[in-house]
Amino acid sequence: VNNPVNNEIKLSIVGHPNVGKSTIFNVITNSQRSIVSDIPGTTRDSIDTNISYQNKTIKFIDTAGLRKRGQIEKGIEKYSTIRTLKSLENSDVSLLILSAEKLITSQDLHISGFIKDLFRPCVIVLNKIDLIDPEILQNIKTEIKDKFKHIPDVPIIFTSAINKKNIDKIIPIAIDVYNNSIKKISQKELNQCFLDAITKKQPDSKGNKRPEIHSIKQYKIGPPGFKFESTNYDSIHFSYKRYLENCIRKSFDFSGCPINLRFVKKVH
Ligand SMILES: Nc1nc2c(ncn2[C@@H]2O[C@H](COP(=O)(O)OP(=O)(O)O)[C@@H](O)[C@H]2O)c(=O)[nH]1
Ligand SMILES: [Mg+2]
Repeated sequence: VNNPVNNEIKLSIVGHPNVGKSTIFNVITNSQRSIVSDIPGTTRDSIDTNISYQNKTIKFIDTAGLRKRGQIEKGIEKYSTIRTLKSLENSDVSLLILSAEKLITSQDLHISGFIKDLFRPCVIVLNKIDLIDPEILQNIKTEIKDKFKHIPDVPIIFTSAINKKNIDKIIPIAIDVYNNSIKKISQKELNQCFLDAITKKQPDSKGNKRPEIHSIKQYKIGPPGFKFESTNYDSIHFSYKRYLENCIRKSFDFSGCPINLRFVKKVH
């Protein structure tokens, strides 16, 4: 994570039981162009699975549970918070699988909370669309967007794993999100975006403590973070921070990526 090695992208597949994680994983890894290899993962009982896609290695993190088949294994395969957290932590991009049949359960909310807290770049896969009326897809999309406000432009892919519908879109979109997450914006472009933003709208004053933001720097990638040097940065309102984030997102494609904004004291 945070350190691209050999064009390798680590993906985790998360979601509560029965949404279709194993089916999706099988369709992806059984497709013609992929070469599959299993390698011991980072924890004692985990297996990672590599596929090659174009010139990249896609490493699915902790796929032991996804490969398990049969009744006995199904019985003991439990939803494990710790396991989910571990694979999220070890991945560059998470695929959050939801089922269109049973939308946004409390477990989905937990998992999306982890994704948020861990600042994971993310792709949402809404599976089992064969079970619902296509007319309600738009409503579902709105509902998901509402739950993922911290990533305003998170990609949502509608799939039917049993019909193999749209499964081939998952990896290319995950790669796009990964590329967004390691994108480094030039200082020149960043300055331009920042100047436009503060020219259009200044932060509100709190009494006589008027915040003034002097500069912007991208201080990290994977996922991206931006640092603003400011005076009276304590009094910059949340809504202004969100405004700045939106300006950044409008200028540069960070879809699927959380963005970290830090406001620091201006050094003279
Ligand atoms: N109707 C429908 N059923 C699906 C789809 N994907 C998976 N399933 C079924 O949902 C059940 C759970 O799938 P599985 O991949 O084991 O889910 P997991 O627990 O998330 O790994 C199985 O009976 C699958 O055949 C889909 O797109 N549509
Ligand atoms: Mg499974």
